[in-house]
Formats: sequence, structure tokens, C-alpha cells
Amino acid sequence: KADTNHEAVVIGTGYGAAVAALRLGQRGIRTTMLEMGQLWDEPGPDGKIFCPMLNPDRRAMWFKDRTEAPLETLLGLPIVNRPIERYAGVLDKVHFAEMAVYLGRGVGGGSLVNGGMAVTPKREYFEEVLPDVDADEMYGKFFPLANKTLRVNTIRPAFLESTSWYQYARTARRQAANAGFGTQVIPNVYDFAHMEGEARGTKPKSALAGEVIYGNNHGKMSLDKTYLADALATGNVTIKTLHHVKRIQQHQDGYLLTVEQRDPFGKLLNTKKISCRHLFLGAGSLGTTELLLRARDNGDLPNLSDEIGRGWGPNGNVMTARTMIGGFQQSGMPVLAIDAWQDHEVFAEIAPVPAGVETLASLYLAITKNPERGTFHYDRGTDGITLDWRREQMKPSIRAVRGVFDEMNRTNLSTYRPDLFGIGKVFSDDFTYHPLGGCLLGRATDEYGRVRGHKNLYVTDGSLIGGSIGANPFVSITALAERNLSRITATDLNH
Ligand code: FAE
Repeated sequence: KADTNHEAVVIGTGYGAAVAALRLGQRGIRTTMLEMGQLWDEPGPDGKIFCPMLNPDRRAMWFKDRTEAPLETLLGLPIVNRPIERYAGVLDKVHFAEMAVYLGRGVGGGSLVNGGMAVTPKREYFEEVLPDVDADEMYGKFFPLANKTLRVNTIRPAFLESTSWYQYARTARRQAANAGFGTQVIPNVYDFAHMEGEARGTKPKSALAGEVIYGNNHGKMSLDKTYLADALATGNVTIKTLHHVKRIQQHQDGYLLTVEQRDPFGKLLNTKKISCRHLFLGAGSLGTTELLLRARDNGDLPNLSDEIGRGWGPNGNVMTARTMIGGFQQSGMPVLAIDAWQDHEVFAEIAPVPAGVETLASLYLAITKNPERGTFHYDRGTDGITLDWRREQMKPSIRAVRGVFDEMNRTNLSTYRPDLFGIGKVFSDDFTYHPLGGCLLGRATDEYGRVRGHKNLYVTDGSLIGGSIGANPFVSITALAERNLSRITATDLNH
């Protein structure tokens, strides 16, 4: 029997989902969020919620036999990753044929595992990517609102310039300047007052203990501390965890969901039917696109358009590293980026290698402008999705990255590191942290994320943005969701 009490259901608890839940809750609309991952608020036997970066355990990854950290090797040796028990851990790596995607799993989605870099994209590029969105309104209203609600803050200049924990970033900045490239200080959602306390020894260490991709035990203002806490405080929002939405069907003037509830070891506890009037998809680029493709191709939502699945891209992500003395102390939260967008179409975050030892490496996650796009397809055999994306589609990104880092190496007498991404590989172009697209705004949906072909069905996450945004994406995803929800709550849910 269907659980029919739901006025609105939000699938997922990442950025887009969290905005939807807060704004619906504030309007007095009873809203249920369904999240396949766990709520991360209970300490394990070691007293910590998340596992240590350098000694990971089952909490690290989503049902894997071994950790899959992006730096696979050190000095060419496979010493970074280790066997773990299969469990509903916090970081997932989803493998497609020629591209892999890292994702956060749990209440807060990607905010639990990401670097916290809160970048408002360059207006010119935003207008190029989303020409039908009013940029005045975005830059005047919704970007400031997103930054404020996410509790974005900026490192104190005196701390950045003096602390040993950012020597790696200062050295990379100087070397970028030698090569003629500018850098920028990047705001973050990590609480820098907490970080300064960590450095003084008055606050428990998290960023300064190298924590990031397997979760931060302190300091990080992830969504569970901001948008989702505010949403719950309205009294109208509830979150159900370890609830995986598998199927969406049309049901009267709303939707019927088939949801699998599991325990953290993967055992199926219950298969539920939940019906609702308004359905918001915030399951991320992969999750939302999969649900809609399955519904379209199985005939559950037959009016969905051919646009579903199209326009996907990895935000031009390329990871690379050079030789450099970085210091053995490195904060896990990046605060500087090389901005070579104007001449080279590269925006590269200066990333830490928080190994606790001197690795003689300077690491970068480069975001590049790459016009190539991929397409998702539903595969009836596996009941999953495939991604039509070929390795060679990263060629424009590699060319752009070479334009910056060949010059960095030439002027600073450094070399690429061939021992970090598998032996001999200097550019890691087969994974992304920034999946974008699959249900593009204005194509698969209308200009506000209303899915074309089915009423009361909305997309609110990174799948709306067509493959590239030229900066780390979560501020853009949040601000766009704010814009869309402000319209949708005023017009579609006004009662
Ligand atoms: P997302 O945050 O992925 O949330 C989707 C949620 O839906 C997840 O909690 C899923 O578990 C859940 N879900 C999926 N399918 C289902 C289903 N069928 N049923 C129930 N629940 C489901 O989506 N971005 C930045 O701007 N700055 C950074 O510094 C940064 N660093 C990153 C570092 C790492 C290691 C990673 C992985 C990502 C990073 N990102 C960064 C990217 C950023 O986290 C990402 O763009 C956003 O999290 C995407 O937000 P969405 O709302 O699209």
C-alpha cells in the first residue's frame, strides 16, 4: 500500500535538493527527502564520525572492496589505497567505460566529501553557458543568497601568508607568477576561524589532519550544517536515509515512487511505495538522469523528451602534478587557484597532497573549457545507465592544461610527476569531481527546471547545467536552484 501523505518529495540531499527542501519548508509545504546514503552524525568506535584520510576504513567508500583515492600511487608504488569492508561509506566512484565520476553519498551529498571551494563563476562565461538565465538577477540576488546561506568565508590574509600549512599554496603561487600566471584567493565553506584554532592547537584538527575526500570531522560547513539544518528547523521537512529511489511512475496528478530501504551493509529491509503530488529530483547529474531515462524508456513517464541524457560533461577536469617542495604540513582545504581562463581557458585549483610527509609534489585540479559532450543511455539489461563518452574527448582539455603547466615547468625548472596517477601517467583525465548535465535547463526542462512532458516534476541539481561552468560548481548549482525554486514556489505551489 502506498504511503500517500506527501505533498512534496525531494530525491537526494545534495545542493539542489537542499535548496528545494528549505524553500518548500519555509512555504509551509510538508516535504520528505529520500537519500540513499547515511546520516553522518554518529561517531564510530574510534570516536570519529569519518575515518582518517591516511588510514581509511569501511566508512570511506560506498560499497567497495578497496579504497579508490584519486592519487593511486606514490613514487609509483600502489601504497595509497587499501582493502576495506563493503559498506555505505561516504565517497563513491562510479565507473563508466571511459570516464569515472566521484560523488558524495549521505545527507549532504557532495558537500560531505568536497574541497569546500565556493567559486562564483565568471559572469561572461555564465552568460555563455546559460544565455536564457537573467544574469543581473543571478549576480545581484541569487549568487549572494547562495553564498550567504552556504556560510561561505575567506581565509584571513595574514594567516594565509604566514602559516606553514599553506606553504605549498604560496610556493605554487610564486611559481605561477614566475610563469606569468595570476592566482586568486578562493572562498570556502570550511570555517577558517576553526582552522586557525587547529593551527594554534586549541581546536580539534580536521583540515590540518588532511581530512577531505572521506569527510571532515570538524570545521566544514557541509549542507547538513547549513541548508538542511535550516530546512529541518522549519518543522515541515523530514529526511529518510538509506532510501534509494528506483522507479518513478505517473500516479493520478502526481507520482508514485518505488523505494528500497537498506541497512548500511546493503541488506534490503523493505521495498516501499511512496506517492506525492510534487516531485523534485536532486539526485545529482548521474542520479537524476538515470531515474528519468529509466522512467522514459520503460514507459513509466512516456512523455519525457529525447533531450533526457544529453549534454553531459566533466567540467573539463584534469588532474596533474609537478615537482615542488611543498612542506610536510598541508591543509586539506584548497584556498588558491591559478586563473589562466582568459588566455588558456584553464582555472586550476592548487590542491594539497596531505600525506603528512614531504612528497615533493604540487597538485592541481584544472577546470578547462571543453566543448565535447557525452550522452547517457538506459541499459535494460543492467537496469542502469551507460555513458557515451570517449577518452579522446579530453584532448582539448589536455592541450589547454599543457599550455599552462608546460610553461610552469619550463620557468621553474620542474617536471610533471609520472608516479601519482599510475606509472608514467602525468594527466589524470579519466575521472571527474564535477559531473554536470543530463537534463539541461531549457531543453529537457523549461527555463526553471520543470521537466517537459510531465506536470509537477522538477529537476533542481547539477544535471541542469550543460557540462561546463568554468569554476568549481556547487555555488552555481545552489544559486540556480534558488532562482528556480523562487519561481516555482511562487507560481506552482502557491496556495
Ligand atoms: P549531489 O551533491 O551529488 O547530491 C546528490 C545526492 O542524491 C547524493 O546525496 C546521492 O546519494 C543522492 N542520490 C542519488 N541517487 C539517488 C536515488 N536514486 N535515491 C536517493 N538518493 C539518491 O548533487 N565543487 C565545488 O564547487 N567546490 C569544490 O571544492 C568541490 N570539490 C569536490 C571534491 C570531490 C572529491 C567531489 C566528489 C566533488 C567536488 N565538488 C566540488 C563537486 C560538488 O560536490 C558537486 O558539484 C555537487 O555536490 C553536486 O551537487 P548536486 O546537487 O548536483
